[in-house]
Amino acid sequence: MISFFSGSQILPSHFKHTLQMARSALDEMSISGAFVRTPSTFRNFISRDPASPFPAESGRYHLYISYACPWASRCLSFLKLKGLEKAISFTAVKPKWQRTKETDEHMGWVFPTSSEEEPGAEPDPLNGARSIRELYEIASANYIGKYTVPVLWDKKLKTIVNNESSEIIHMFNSEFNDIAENAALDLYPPHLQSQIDEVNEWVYNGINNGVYKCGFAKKQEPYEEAIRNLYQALDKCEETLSKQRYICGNMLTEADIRLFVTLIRFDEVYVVHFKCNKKMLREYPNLFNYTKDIFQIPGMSSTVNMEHIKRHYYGSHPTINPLGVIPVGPNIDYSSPHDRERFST
Ligand SMILES: N[C@@H](CCC(=O)N[C@@H](CS)C(=O)NCC(=O)O)C(=O)O
Repeated sequence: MISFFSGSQILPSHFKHTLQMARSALDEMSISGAFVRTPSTFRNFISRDPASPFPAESGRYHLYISYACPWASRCLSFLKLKGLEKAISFTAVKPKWQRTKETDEHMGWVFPTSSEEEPGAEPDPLNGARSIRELYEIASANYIGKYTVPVLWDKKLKTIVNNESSEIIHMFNSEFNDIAENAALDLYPPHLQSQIDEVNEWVYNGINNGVYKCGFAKKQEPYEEAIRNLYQALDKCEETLSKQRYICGNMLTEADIRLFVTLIRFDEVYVVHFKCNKKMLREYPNLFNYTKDIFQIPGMSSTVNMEHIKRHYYGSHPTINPLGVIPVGPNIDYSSPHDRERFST
């Protein structure tokens, strides 16, 4: 069955306190001034079963991303790590949000008009869309909600399969193994699944989404609460990573990729832009070396475009950085040596 929920059908109870249906992350605010993320909407699953509505076929699916976005970047990381570049094509949008239509004020992800306009970003090769918003409108005429990346697109049915990165990475990990060049890599192995789920839960709340809760808080109290949770979670990671190479033991898993996408943005963006400045990542020896270690896994550095990352955050959130000036530092070299080989894998 092909599933599509209109945003309002799946709102959790805390969302009733938000002022209106969010059209972008800038609106996701509760009355207490805390940032509240809206759930994703398209939740279909690609399956290795050829009889399913969305079977895992080479050349059928396309991933729309922004290099700036940590959620999209985790999907791109799985695509690269699993060796799916030939099977699943992808396109990156321009980093800075712009008007998506002349007829209203919505700001969001747009495509360049040529490959030269913005290195790394490409025009939409499938639908000639001007914006990610247009893709949502092609997929569903009555869509209400945010126009987020990642978008996993079905070229055959001309629709969005799924826009929830935590599900897209599971599909890439397990459903394309007849096609994947690196099918043997299992980042969500059965014997570690409950441990990975448990780590993902506190890493998501404290760190991945935690930095957004710090940055988008509109009042002191929710900001300070988010900061407390963030640094508690980072301290826990530091402690764990002083004893083992990866966050769930001595094997790379999904939980590492999910943690990495936030850590790699931390000192360059979140310390300044989201006021996560109690401690910088580079002050945590284990977390800092761990971030370098993951960055140096073949394929991973190509998922990190720091130019896009900085241009997006500092340029797209006028409530946080109204003039859009981009801080110049710190330009950390994540390809420099690290000490993580000291753990056996
Ligand atoms: N739940 C989604 C979240 C994706 C998300 O929040 N993407 C942001 C970029 S980092 C976005 O596209 N925001 C558009 C907007 O807020 O208008 C996922 O993990 O896939």
